[in-house]
Amino acid sequence: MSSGFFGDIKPIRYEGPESENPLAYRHYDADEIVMGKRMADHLRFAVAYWHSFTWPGGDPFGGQTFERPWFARPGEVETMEHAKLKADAAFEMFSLLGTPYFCFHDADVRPEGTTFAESASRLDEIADVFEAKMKETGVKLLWGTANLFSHRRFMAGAATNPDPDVFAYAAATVKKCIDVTKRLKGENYVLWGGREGYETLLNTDIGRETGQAGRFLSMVVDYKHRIGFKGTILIEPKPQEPTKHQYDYDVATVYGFLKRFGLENEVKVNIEQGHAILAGHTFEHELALAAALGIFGSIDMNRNDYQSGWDTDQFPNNVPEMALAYYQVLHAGGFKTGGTNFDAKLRRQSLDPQDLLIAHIGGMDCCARGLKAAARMIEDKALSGPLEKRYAGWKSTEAQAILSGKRTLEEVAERVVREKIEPQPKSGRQEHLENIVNRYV
Ligand code: XUL
Ligand code: CO
Repeated sequence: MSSGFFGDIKPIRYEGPESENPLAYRHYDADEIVMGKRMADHLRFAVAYWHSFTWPGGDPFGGQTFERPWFARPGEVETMEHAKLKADAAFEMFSLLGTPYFCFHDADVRPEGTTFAESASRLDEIADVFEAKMKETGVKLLWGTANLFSHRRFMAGAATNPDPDVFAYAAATVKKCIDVTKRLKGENYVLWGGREGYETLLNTDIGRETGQAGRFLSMVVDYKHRIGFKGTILIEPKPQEPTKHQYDYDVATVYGFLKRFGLENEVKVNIEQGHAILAGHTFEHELALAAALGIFGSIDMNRNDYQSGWDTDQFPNNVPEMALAYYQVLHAGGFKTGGTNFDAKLRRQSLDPQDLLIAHIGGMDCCARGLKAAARMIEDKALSGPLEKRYAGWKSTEAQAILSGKRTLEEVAERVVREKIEPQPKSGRQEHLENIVNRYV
């Protein structure tokens, strides 16, 4: 299937680290076995429809820079014909790259209708197109989601809107998007809190709004079970942008929210590198915490500019950092229904069709290098060995008795006096461990 957009470019192949071909993989070899599993099955790459095919290259100071055959011309209204041309190019790119999955929002794939019903039927029409293309190419859906943030009706939030009619509209939209995700055998359904947050407390009732969000999520989970959708429901944390205060700030905040509504066993998180950075964390911190809390689900792979303070959604290229991220993914047992979604967009001067391929190739190669380094660290117990030693004291009978709740505070205190316990500090050996990591990356 050729849309013609990528010309006569042939499917991208693995050519090894020495290749100078810009349209080849140097490190991502789908069939290479890493820790007993194909690299493709570890990484489970997905292309984000919105950034690659819908975003026009604008910034706050200027509009569209990209010219795509599927964009409406100035003065033209976007039609279903545009949407189908876009789908042709998208599936051509998935096939050229050999990425096994894609992800989309409703608004990425079909033009908005004049009524809810028209928008919904347009989504069904595109789902027909996707279903045929998925069958033909073998490309699968990692997750679907609803765009509850671009249209002006959502300017004050979706589930957390002061107007219950907006809540209802958002609920109807999410129901529709879950239906389509289920129909396309999506493996997850994502809720990123687009404008679930606020600008000023002067017009906001936080208790009420977060309560509404809890009700919304409970309805979503309940619906998922009623229709037998087997995918995982994922919340994607982000601290700020578009609203000043986003309710799903980071993994810890989302966990507290899930606990408040009794949903911690129903919902997991989709963690994005750039969002972790905006929250003042590292990516690996968010991954490790989610794994420790039992809510690790999937990742949005990208990189955020460390100086800008906004969400730059660049393609990833920092292998040492990515190795530490995949270390946490492997340590958590790897992806189950989740995967590596490139929530990343070209820079607005990268105009050529080839730029889209090259960006993904580079991202995939960096992920492959990160994964391989992480796998070697795991296999060699390079970090887990020292870690086990550091906590070894907790294996003792007394320490176990404390942990299992068999000791009171007084009993512990008595033992400190009786046994004359005076703890001696031991080195944390951070530089030593950093040097070990450096051997693998
Ligand atoms: C926004 C973002 C979204 C979600 C899906 O920062 O990451 O694209 O991934 O709505
Ligand atoms: Co994202």
